[in-house]
Amino acid sequence: MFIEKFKVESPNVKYTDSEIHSVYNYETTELVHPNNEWIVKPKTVKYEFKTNTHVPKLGVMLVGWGGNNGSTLTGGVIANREGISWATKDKIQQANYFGSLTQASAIRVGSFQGEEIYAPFKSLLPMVNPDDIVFGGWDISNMNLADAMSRARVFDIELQKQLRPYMESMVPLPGIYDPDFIAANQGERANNVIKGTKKEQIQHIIKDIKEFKEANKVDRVVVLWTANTERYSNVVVGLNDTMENLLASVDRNESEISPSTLFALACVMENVPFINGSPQNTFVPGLIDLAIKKNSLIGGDDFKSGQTKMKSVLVDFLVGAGIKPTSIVSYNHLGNNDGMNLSAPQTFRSKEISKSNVVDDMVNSNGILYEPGEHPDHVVVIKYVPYVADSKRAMDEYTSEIFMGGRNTIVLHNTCEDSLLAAPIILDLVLLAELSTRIQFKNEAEGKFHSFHPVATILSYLTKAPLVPPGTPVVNALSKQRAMLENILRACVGLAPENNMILEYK
Ligand code: NAI
Ligand code: DG6
Repeated sequence: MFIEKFKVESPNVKYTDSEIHSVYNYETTELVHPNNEWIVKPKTVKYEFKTNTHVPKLGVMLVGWGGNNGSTLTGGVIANREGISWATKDKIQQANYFGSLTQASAIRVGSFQGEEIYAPFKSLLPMVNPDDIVFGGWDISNMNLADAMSRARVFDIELQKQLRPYMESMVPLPGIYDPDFIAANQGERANNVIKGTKKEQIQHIIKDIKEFKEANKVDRVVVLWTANTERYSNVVVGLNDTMENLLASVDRNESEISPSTLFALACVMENVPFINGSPQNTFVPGLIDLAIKKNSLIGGDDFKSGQTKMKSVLVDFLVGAGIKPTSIVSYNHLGNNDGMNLSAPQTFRSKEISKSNVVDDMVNSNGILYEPGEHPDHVVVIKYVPYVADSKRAMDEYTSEIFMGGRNTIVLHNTCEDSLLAAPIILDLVLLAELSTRIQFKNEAEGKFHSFHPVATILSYLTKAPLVPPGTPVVNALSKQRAMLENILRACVGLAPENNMILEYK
């Protein structure tokens, strides 16, 4: 049975006009390793969570607003807000938020008279309604969003016609263009650029954010990079390795600071959450250092939309089933501007890195299958094929060793509009980033409530290469990432983690 909402009644949970306060017993383990023996000690740590229930009016500023993802997300939200429907060759299609974890997925809340009861994921805690988001942003192309939507060739034409009047007047602010960081084939697009030194460019972005906030009367802004994939920046001692060195490098107008790092710097300086949806190392060590010192949320990297999402399910399943993946080969071809930009070796390399490191935690988890340091062969290929436009093809071959030396080969072929996968993920990223800034917590050893670590691991489910605080484990397995997010939100309302034991019926 599906219910729309619920309230928790418990001595551990208090709802007031402005917050939800919960006391939560975190069941965990402590490991010790004396005399070559491993001892595991279960322990319970008492936590308190408080969630500010005032949902702000949210502004979302996209870097790369006029791109396929930016125009698809903007049009998709308008279509939902306006209740737009359109005729396809199959049926009358209603706007929806399919593909969004927060808007279109469910959580189990318990059993009632022998039936499992589910509720919307978004009913766990008060979240911004995506229909209420005000969109804005930057692009190095000055094309308005209606024309950008046509250029993207993602939406059905009947939908485009209805969206055009809402989107014609939306024009991106000038972006920071540095041809050294993206493919040379993007040059023709760059007719809308901020001039000046790197320091002036940062100040320009800060001014843009303030003006957007004021003009749209929004309480909070989240900025998300969905612009072109950049090449990796060189990480160099003295240049970008510490906050001080990075800021001094900006003052010296050093060339090795990428546009995405400049946007991120502007946001961190203003305490505006910044999320990187592309694979490059926007978050150089000096930037992470600054974000930690300013306690300003950063999250990334690279949306986990299709092929990698499947990989982080399938490899988890195989390794979890005691089957040994030995070779993973992933081909993609696509014909949108992202594909054109990725046809340059330096930008492809960024994507290759983020698509390749996604099975490490699963492989490392099973020492029966893999020797220390052993890893499946893993190859990623991306080709630009203009004709298929945004309809990306992803082909994967997984070969594994099974019982008694047998071999198993699984082949997947996935065809899908890439931007229709990415847009709901962008939505989840901004909604969850905003929500996480309203949650405070402390454990029994801490005197004061504090926010989550500014490096937002809570967003890991949505990214291919989750950014984590220095020295903490990276989790790529999709089910673990989802459980982490859901269980933290459950803790905020005093609910135990979903343990799937269903002892009531055993
Ligand atoms: P796109 O090429 O259509 O859009 C990118 C936009 O960014 C373009 O309009 C371009 O003019 C603009 N741009 C480039 N540099 C800029 C700068 N410095 N400042 C402001 N604007 C700038 O690409 P698309 O398909 O929208 O993808 C965007 C990003 O998301 C890419 O990096 C892609 O790799 C990444 N991504 C996409 C996924 C998907 O499923 N669509 C999944 C994972 C990541
Ligand atoms: C080529 O693969 C284009 C890329 O931008 C991908 O579409 C994007 O990174 C999505 O990757 P995945 O692995 O999540 O499907």
